[in-house]
Formats: sequence, structure tokens, C-alpha cells
Amino acid sequence: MQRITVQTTPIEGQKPGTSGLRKKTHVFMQPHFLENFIQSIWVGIGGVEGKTLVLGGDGRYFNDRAAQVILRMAAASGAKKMIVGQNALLSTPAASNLIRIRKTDGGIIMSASHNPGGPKEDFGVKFNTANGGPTPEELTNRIFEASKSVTAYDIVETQDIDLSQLGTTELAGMEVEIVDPVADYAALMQSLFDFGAIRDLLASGFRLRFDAMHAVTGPYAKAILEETLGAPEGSVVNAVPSPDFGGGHPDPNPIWAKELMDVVFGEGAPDFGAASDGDGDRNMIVGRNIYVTPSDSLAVLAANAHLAPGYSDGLKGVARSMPTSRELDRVAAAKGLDCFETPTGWKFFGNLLDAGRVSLCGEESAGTGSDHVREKDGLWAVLLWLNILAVKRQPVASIMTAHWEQYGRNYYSRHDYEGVDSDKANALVDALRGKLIHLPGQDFSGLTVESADEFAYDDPVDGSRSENQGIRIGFTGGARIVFRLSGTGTVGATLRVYLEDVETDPSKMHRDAQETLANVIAAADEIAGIEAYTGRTAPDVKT
Ligand code: VG1
Ligand code: CO
Repeated sequence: MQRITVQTTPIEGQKPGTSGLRKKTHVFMQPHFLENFIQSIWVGIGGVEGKTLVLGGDGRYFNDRAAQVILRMAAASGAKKMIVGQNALLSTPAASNLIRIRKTDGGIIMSASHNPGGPKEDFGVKFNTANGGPTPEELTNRIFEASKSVTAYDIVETQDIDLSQLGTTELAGMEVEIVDPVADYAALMQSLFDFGAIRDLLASGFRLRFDAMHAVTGPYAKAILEETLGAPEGSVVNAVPSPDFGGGHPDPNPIWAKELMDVVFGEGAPDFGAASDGDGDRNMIVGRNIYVTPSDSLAVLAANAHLAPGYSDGLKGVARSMPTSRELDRVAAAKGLDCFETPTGWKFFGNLLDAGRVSLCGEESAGTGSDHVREKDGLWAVLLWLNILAVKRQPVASIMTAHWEQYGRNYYSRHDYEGVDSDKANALVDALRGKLIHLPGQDFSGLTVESADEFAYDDPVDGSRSENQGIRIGFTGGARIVFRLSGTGTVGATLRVYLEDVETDPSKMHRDAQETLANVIAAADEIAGIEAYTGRTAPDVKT
């Protein structure tokens, strides 16, 4: 076993986006690419010597190879210990939990989340800090700066470690502990929810279907939903993590989880359906014949969390990312809770959670979570829903109707224009930015602009400021449009247009969202010139 120093030169494009560094897999596999980025993480965190880190990933193509490289680099740079999920698997929330309960210095998660995987698709790496949460902006910048001046990295030359055997082993003086990826996470879930009540619900004939989308939550959902809570075998489908996610996009939305949608809208549909993404931090919730938007789900969970033992004392406060619908704000107002609006990306919730200002947060992109870890958590959201259903014993559709009648309904949709030429997307945003001050008072498709600005966030805990976090346009009456460019894609640009309108008349709670939002959708094109800039007449994905 030999420790060597490899000379390298900086590689362009190692700037992490909304959640870690994501690239085409072949880019990550090119000589020194992964190594340079890992070395930059070491530099960013002030060296890895003497430190203990968690390591795991979502099982996508190259996950196994990358794990061996990271372990050999950690050993060569003097890390004390690495805690690794068996077969290098760990869901993002389980990794966050391990970092916290084992009080490590952080962890590395190998995932491009909901992006597809495989040799022609995407790979990614993210670093989480000692609180279990994603790298804050300031550390992200340090890592990126380090990537621009990296000249060498240390690595051990040796055989691969067998990551399939649980237990402790050693690599060039560094301890490697291989742990069951599910056990600690399952125990955490059991401490938060009334498993007895959920078991009773499932024994009463209530049927559920969980679609793991060939991604990392398969083993977690099998162990918790089937083996512990007694859902019949086969309730969890697509449960074996595969390197290319069965050739699909592990993105839990009505388009990519169509198989599940067809089942819950079909004959003999189960009572409840759910899906999760590549790394297990997103969730999709459906009931028989009803799709629950992530923004609505967040609001329902905020309104009912007290029904679960882990939240029976009530919530400290709630938070949502700026583009997420303001359905949550209605619940917060009714319950007298603080409601924070943060930029897109889970990293912005960390300080609020650490400071005890909020205990539940979420994003319109199917991310929901609480202060139990510092990541969004797909299976947690499913279990909280099941706990609520176990108490209420009502169909999902009835719960939604009652919720909207009580709080009002914010009709909501996100339109994504994918793979747009980056220059054109930037030109659209620049032009929009340039005309913001002139918009208030103007009419578009029958809507009058009340406010128009570019969102900036002042963190109430550490005082840091994050600018350019999306353009938001408010209309009289409560409608809103948000425009922003995605920070997770690997090809061209993705323009996200978030559309919302308010309805308080209880007789108008069951309309089609796209139809109801038609004038808001038209106003978005009129204001931003989407078709003129991108040449697209319709979005690629509507969620
Ligand atoms: C998207 C979502 C954002 C989410 C991020 C990471 O980012 O919009 O809400 O936090 O993905 O989620 P963007 O920049 O593409 O809009 V995950 O599950 O992909 O780590
Ligand atoms: Co994810």
C-alpha cells in the first residue's frame, strides 16, 4: 500500500449548483475530475486530517468506483475514520442522520438526485457539514475557489475495499466502518411517528403503493413500510436500486412517475400512493384519483403535524422556498406561526432549523422535511402523511377538500422549459430584470402588476445576504409569477416559471389548475417573451 501525490491542473466548471456538483457521468470519469473536486473539498473544509466523515450515495452508475477513490484520498490525507453505507449506499436523509447521530465532521453524498443516471447521464457529489445539512454558500464558494488552483492530491494505491461486508476495517491507517444504511434511519422514523396507529391503518384494509423508482429508497421503504408496518409484500415497487434507475428519471412527479399515476387514477386504485427520487429526499403524494401538489402537501402537513407524536407539541415555525406556493402561509397565519421565505435549495433552511426558529419546511419541487435531519426527506413525508391518515381515517381527497375550504386554495403550477440555449435563457432573464421597475401598474392578460423585484434573502440567523434568487411578479388579487433558472441541470439552461393564483370561494376549490391559471400563464409569456426568446410554445414539463 503506497501513498502517492498526483500532480494535476485545475479543471474548469467545478462550481456547485443548487445542490452539489452535477455533471455528465463521463465528465466526472475523466482523469482527475473527481479527484480535483474532492481535493477542493478537503481544502474548503480546512483539511480532512483527523476528521471523521460519512460516505454514501444513491447507487447510480460510477457510485461504486467513486466511493473507492474518495476512501483512498481520505486515507492518504490523514482522515481518522469514514463511516460508509453498505455497498456505498445511503439516502440523502439517512446520510444527514448519520452525520448527526455519530457527531461526525460532515459527509460526502454521491448523487445527482432526481437527474437520470448511467454512463450517458448524470453523476454528482455533494458535501454536507457537521449539522448534517448541505454546504452553505460561503463554504461552497471556498470549495469552488480551491478547484481553480488545485495542483496536486494525495491518494493511496491499493486494492478496493469490500464495501459489502458490515463491520470495521482499515485502509492505510484510516478506520472504515461499513454500516447498515437503513437501521439508524428506521429507528429515527419510529421515534417520530405512531407506528402502531399506522400498522392498524394498514391492517384495516387501507392499501398503499410506494414507487421507489429503482432508486435508493427501495431498501428503506421495504424495511419500514412492508417489514415493520405490515404493508403487504409488493406494496413497494421498483424497490431495487439500479445504476441507471431502470432507464428512467428518478424524479417523483406526474410525468416521470406516470406508472404510479396510472395506478392511482385507474380501476381498483389503492388509497394512497407515493414515490421518491434518486437519493430519497423528494416525495410525491397521491391519493385515489387525486394528485397532491408538493406545495399543498407541505401546507397539509403543517396543518396536521401535531397528530404525529414527534410533533405533538406543535411547530416552532415553518419555512418555504420563495417559489413555493403561499398555501403554507395561510396555515401559518391561522395557527399564529412564523413563516419564513428562503431562496431555492435546502441549504437555506439549515440556520433556521439549527436556531430552533422552524421545525417544518418545504419546497414546491417535492421536498419536505423537518428538524429531525438537515435535508429534505421523502420517506419521512410519506410516514407523516400515513400517520395523519391513520388518525383521520379519511380519504386523501376529503382531506384536501376540507383543507382548501378551511384555509383557501392557492392554485399552483410550475412550467419547465428544459435544454434551452444558455445565452437565450440569460438574455430573457436580463431583459426581464431590466424592465422590472416599469412593470407595477401595467396590465397583462387582465392582471395588474402590483410588485416586481428580484428576490434577495437576508438570513435572519447569520446575517448573510444571497442575491439574484429569482424574479417575482405579484398581481393585485394575489396571483404571482416567479422566473428563475435551474441550478441542477447539466445541459443548457432550464427556465422555471412558477405560477400561482388565489381562490377563497369554497365553491371553486375543484377546478383544473392549468385552466384556472390560464391568464397567469398568458401573462408570463407576455411579460417575459418566453416564446420569443426560447422559440418554445409550450413547456417540457408541467408539475
Ligand atoms: C431543484 C429544485 C430545488 C431543489 C433542488 C435540489 O433545483 O427546484 O427546489 O432544492 O433541485 O433537489 P433547481 O436549481 O434545478 O431549480 V434534489 O432532490 O435534485 O437534490
Ligand atoms: Co433528491
